[in-house]
Amino acid sequence: MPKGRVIKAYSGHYYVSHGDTVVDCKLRGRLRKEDKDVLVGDIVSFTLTDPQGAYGVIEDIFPRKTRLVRPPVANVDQAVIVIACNEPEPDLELLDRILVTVAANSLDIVICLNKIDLVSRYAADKTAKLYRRAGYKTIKTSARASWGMTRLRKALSGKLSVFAGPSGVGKSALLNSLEPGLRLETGEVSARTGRGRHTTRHAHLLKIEPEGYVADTPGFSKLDLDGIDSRALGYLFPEFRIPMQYCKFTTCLHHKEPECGVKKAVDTGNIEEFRYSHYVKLLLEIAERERRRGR
Ligand SMILES: Nc1nc2c(ncn2[C@@H]2O[C@H](COP(=O)(O)OP(=O)(O)O)[C@@H](O)[C@H]2O)c(=O)[nH]1
Ligand SMILES: [Mg+2]
Ligand SMILES: [Zn+2]
Repeated sequence: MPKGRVIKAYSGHYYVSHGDTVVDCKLRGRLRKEDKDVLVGDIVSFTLTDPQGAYGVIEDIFPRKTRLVRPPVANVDQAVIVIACNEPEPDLELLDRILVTVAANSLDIVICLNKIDLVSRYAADKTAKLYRRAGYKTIKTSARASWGMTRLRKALSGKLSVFAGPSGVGKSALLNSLEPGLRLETGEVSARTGRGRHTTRHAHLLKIEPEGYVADTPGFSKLDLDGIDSRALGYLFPEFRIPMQYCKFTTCLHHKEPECGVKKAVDTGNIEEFRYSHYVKLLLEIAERERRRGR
């Protein structure tokens, strides 16, 4: 039985991407009765109901690995976090906050440093190196000049990704540069709502050749740290993981505790001070929430 990925769901129609085609499927009555919901991103098996192969019926839904709430997409593998070198000025505190939120969702991470055409090579390399050294996969791009697109395409291949990052950094422009046929709107942020004019409620998936899928709606716009425990936060900073093995106390939060491996690594320059200070800021925010909830 053929297998495919649901890329769009709309009033009882499920559009299943299979090879180079998209099959318009309904749900087998048995699945409807079991009240199985099908999400964009789900892997399904289906049978064709017409000789041209345009229509079909979904017979089974494969177990979901993950389920993202915003946008509502199943089986997301990766987040591509886009920031701009300029226009808007990079906000590394916001970046670190997004990085932590994404890592808490156990997704793979790619940092895409876009608009490198607007700054010197030195400036772009400097930011990229800071994050590479911290353990992140980092790609420098210019959607405008079409630089770095081969590497970005490769990073998307074989995965289902969600783009994240502040408004105006070039998320839509990057996807247009990869697949000009998409014609996503760029640069149009409505002053009233602060969102793009054509923000859809139903997420769907865009195919990025050869084997990549990307949700058409960016994720991680709501950056509360609700699900994150203060003791877990350190693990979400990849460059803390080795130094924290040298903390004297296994319960060390790397803040006020003596003989802390993380703080030593900050002193020797193995951990960047700005990353550590963002860590402390997030830690205090989480600790305050935990205190209010009385634990
Ligand atoms: N100079 C330059 N401008 C870019 C680049 N990528 C996007 N832009 C511009 O930045 C603005 C916002 O881009 P958009 O894709 O809408 O950002 P989004 O809000 O993240 O989707 C648009 O005016 C784009 O033309 C780039 O690599 N270089
Ligand atoms: Mg956009
Ligand atoms: Zn410590």
